Amino acid sequence: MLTIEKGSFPKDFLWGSASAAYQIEGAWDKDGKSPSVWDKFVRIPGKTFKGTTGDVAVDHYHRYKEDIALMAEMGMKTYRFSIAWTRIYPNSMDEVNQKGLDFYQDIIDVCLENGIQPMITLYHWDLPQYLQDAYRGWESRQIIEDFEKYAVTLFKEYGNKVKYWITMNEQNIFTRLGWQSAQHPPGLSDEDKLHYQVNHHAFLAHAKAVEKFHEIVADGMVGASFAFHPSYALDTKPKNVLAKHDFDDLKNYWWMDVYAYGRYPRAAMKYLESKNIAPKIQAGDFELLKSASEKVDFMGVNYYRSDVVEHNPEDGVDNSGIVNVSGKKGTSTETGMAGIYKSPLNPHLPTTDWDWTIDPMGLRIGCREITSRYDLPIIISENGLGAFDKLEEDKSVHDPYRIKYIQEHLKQIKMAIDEGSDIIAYCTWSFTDLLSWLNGYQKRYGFVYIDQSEYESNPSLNRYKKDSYYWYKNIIETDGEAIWE
Ligand code: BGP
Repeated sequence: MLTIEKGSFPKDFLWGSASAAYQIEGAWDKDGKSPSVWDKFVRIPGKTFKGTTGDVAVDHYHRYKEDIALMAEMGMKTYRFSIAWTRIYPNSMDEVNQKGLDFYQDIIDVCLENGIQPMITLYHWDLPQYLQDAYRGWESRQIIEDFEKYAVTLFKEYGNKVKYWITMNEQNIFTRLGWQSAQHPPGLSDEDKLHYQVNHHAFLAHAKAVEKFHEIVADGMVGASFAFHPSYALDTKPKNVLAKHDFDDLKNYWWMDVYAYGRYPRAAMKYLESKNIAPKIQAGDFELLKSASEKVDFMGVNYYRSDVVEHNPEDGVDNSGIVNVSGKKGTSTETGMAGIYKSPLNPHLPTTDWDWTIDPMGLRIGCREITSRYDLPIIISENGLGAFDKLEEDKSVHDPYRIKYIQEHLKQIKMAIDEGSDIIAYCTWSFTDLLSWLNGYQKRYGFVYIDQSEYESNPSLNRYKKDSYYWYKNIIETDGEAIWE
């Protein structure tokens, strides 16, 4: 509609970057921390690219002051990071680990001293292994109570200093990869019924945390971050348009409708019931989901790509396609749900070396959709480009592709704001390079290059600013005006 292509962002816009504990901290067994499901999973041969682990990651645990100093020098306004549950309640849900609490307290303080608003993610996939062993983690309703206790501990500890809180990171991704395609812990495949049950428990855990949040944190904002895949029907064939609606109900609204309305999309629920894979729902569950949905303050959006949707015959492709974790372009294969939809590549858009479609306008379309459907403020909690970067001899890193990627996405965000979307923050993924769960260290996302690699035995872990670092600094300084240059 509106195409105001110039101008700056609101003065209080939160320019930021995001990370996750397992992907940056390292120190996997230090200061009382216990193993998470990821610490165990990465030790299973063949699960990660060249067997990479987060044992050391990028050693943020010991270098967070240096990393936050780099953020401050850049002028960043917010830093989104996750807390490792295994540092807070390492051995049981009855005993808090003071060293774990102190570690994050200091990160928060150092951020605030530098004018950076901390944005905390409670859960970015690193469940304590002892909870997995005790009752299979998310598969049991016991997790709801334990998650609530963990959340309340953090709200009480940090709520006087931290305003922005994210309950769950990409519940749709960790449950799909954990229970349908075996790529994440607990490594199960084709467990469709369990997948929806696990999701139901995660929704209830999120809802319990949200219910407690506003009682404890004055003036805070809480929501969940969802990996949103805005979709396009392949063409005007009604079959493909219907497949797009099915895709949206099953892949997008199944999560966002619960966060925002406390209910599941009807057609999707009917489908799951017909296949006998619908979650078991107990008395009071919907009341809780509904009540929490009214207290949610924003929709967190992690956006990397859009999807094309085409009808998929009964004997068509399923979830088990090849995923490109090597960065060899064109090696992934089509996936979908047999009998419902499949997702062919978009012939109009370029892809990354890992075959992810690059679609800046898709983000604007997604924000518009959220605004129309939910009318909630939006936090873009992740967006970025995974690429091979090269550290030159003079220690510079030239990454014009990353600059272009972020610039084009920011232009679309600005237009979405002009069109009425209430977008309050933008966090790139990520600030420094870090461990990509399945793709090792070679898939780099940061503004700051880190000398860490799966190909060397003792990399220095030194930090080097990339060209994109200076570029984003200027974007922040100009309140976004410089995206138009
Ligand atoms: C999101 C996750 C992040 C991050 C990012 C990039 O799904 O929330 O933790 O990993 O994707 O993905 P990848 O590392 O697979 O390239």
